Amino acid sequence: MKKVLITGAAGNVGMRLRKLLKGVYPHLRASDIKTPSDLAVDEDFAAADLADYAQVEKIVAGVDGIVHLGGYSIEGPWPTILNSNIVGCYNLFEAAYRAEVKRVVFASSNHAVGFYPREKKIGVDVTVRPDSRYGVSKAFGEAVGAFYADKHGLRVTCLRIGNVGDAPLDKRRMSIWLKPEDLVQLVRIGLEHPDIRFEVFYGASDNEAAWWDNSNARRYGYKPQGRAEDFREQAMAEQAKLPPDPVGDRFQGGPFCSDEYDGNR
Ligand code: 15L
Repeated sequence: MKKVLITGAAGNVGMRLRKLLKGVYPHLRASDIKTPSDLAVDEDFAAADLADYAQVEKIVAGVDGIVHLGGYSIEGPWPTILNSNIVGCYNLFEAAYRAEVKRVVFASSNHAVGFYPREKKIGVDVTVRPDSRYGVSKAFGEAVGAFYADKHGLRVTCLRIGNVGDAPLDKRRMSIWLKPEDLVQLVRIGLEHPDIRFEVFYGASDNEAAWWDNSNARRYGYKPQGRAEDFREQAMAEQAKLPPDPVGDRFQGGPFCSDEYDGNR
């Protein structure tokens, strides 16, 4: 991997990854619809709207691998999800294939499977159970990735990311927290491991309260260093400030499940 493109480079995860991947690959290109507030003078940045295929073609040109974080990263109205995460994601994979990009790491989300109950431990082979239009778009992205891998030989890794941050934010995040350095490990497996064709991994650290069986990632050498348990006290103190959420507290996707919920009709 000589030249790697990061889409969604201005977002929270993109900003962290740009810094952590600096020097790992000889050339990092960053892209986003808006210029990152922390852009350094020595960074290669190209603005692009992923919903516009011609713009996507330009940013993928000459690239060996892509970390696709771009799109709308929370629940939103359908027109927004449609443009950013459905059209945008399709454009990214199609342009990558046409430009002979070798690998794509796709930032999927825990919200693709958010309606699994918390007491159920799930692996990567479960049926998707999205908890939001956003979650539906992430399930779509995984399907598009599988399609380009199986039909066209693009090497694709989908990361069902939990919550990336310096520490778990509350009780739910104690189960799904992902330390940024552990995300780097997963991204590097996706971009470099010789055996990758199409894989799904959970983007989670070594959390004692995990809801996910991440043995597939471990098979590829993933050794997470973060442990949510080390932050239990502060996470539970934050949890105590939150109102009870009778629906969200039952399911893995939390508030994404209770938002707009009327499933008991
Ligand atoms: C996500 O997929 C979102 O991008 C992020 O903003 C968080 O909401 C995260 O999930 C989460 O579940 O905590």
